This record gives sequence, structure tokens and C-alpha cells, in this order.
Amino acid sequence: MKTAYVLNGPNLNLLGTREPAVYGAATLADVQAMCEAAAAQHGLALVFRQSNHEGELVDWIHEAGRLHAQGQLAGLIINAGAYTHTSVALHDAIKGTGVTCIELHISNVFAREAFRHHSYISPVARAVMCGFGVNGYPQALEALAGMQG
Ligand code: CA2
Repeated sequence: MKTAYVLNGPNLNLLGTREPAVYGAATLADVQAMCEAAAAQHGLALVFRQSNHEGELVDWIHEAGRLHAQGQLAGLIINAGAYTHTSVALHDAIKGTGVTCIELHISNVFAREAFRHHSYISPVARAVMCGFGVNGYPQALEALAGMQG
């Protein structure tokens, strides 16, 4: 059984507590439960994490990269939060490990402020999803399962 990593960046631990008009009412624990159900449905093991620290996210991408090198990784789904728009380090980690990456955003970033329109992740992602709300998470896991040979 291959493993799917779902990584969440800064402030996503606040999901469900503020800005429900933008991000909905579900908490990150709710999102994790949705992902666990979707992973089980699609025959994937799941690693689901959140960090407010860029370097910790880099370390976890490297960890996923080691599984990738062993042929045990289905891929990485990352909602890098605001680091999406700033982080060369996340770009380099994804590119350097060669993991299959789906970039995910809860909101439609292109309907928001101009500073959210640029992503350092998109050029090294296999696919990009945004604007589906938290339902994007299980949808991304289904897509990742469909990418397996
Ligand atoms: O739409 C997304 O998923 C984002 O990645 C969320 C990031 C934002 O910086 C990106 O531009 C788009 C922000 C996550 C903050 O989440 C909060 C949730 C509830 C309350 C406050 C923040």
C-alpha cells in the first residue's frame, strides 16, 4: 500500500475558528477525518500534518521524498498556506525530491488579492486545485489515487 502525504502550512490550524466566509466551518480535525476516509476508500495510507514553520514543512517533504525513492509514495498534497506565495525553499524541496505534488487551496486564490495570484509551488506541481472548499482535500486524494500506475 502506498502512502499519501497531506501537508498543511501556516495558520491552517485556525480552520473553522475564523473567516468562515472564506474557508468554511470545518476544522482541521474535520479535514483530517475526511482525508482518512478518502485514503481508506482509495487504498492509500495517510500522513496528515500541519505546521506553522517553513523548515518543518521542508523536512516533511524530504521525508516524503525518501518514501518516493523507495517506490512507496503515492504523492504529496500540499496546502502551503501563505508560504505558497513566498517560499523558494518549498519549491526547491518539491523539485529536489521529485515527489508527485498536488498544490491545493481551499479558496479560489485567483478571486482574491493580487499577492495570492503567484505561487512558487505551481511550477513544480503535477496539478493545482483551488476553490473547492475543504472538499478539495478528498478530491485531491482521489486524483492522486487515479495517477497511480
Ligand atoms: O485558500 C487556501 O487554502 C490558502 O492556502 C489559505 C492560506 C492563504 O494564505 C492562501 O493564500 C490560500 C491562509 C490559511 C489561513 O487559514 C485560516 C483559517 C481560518 C482562520 C484564519 C486563517
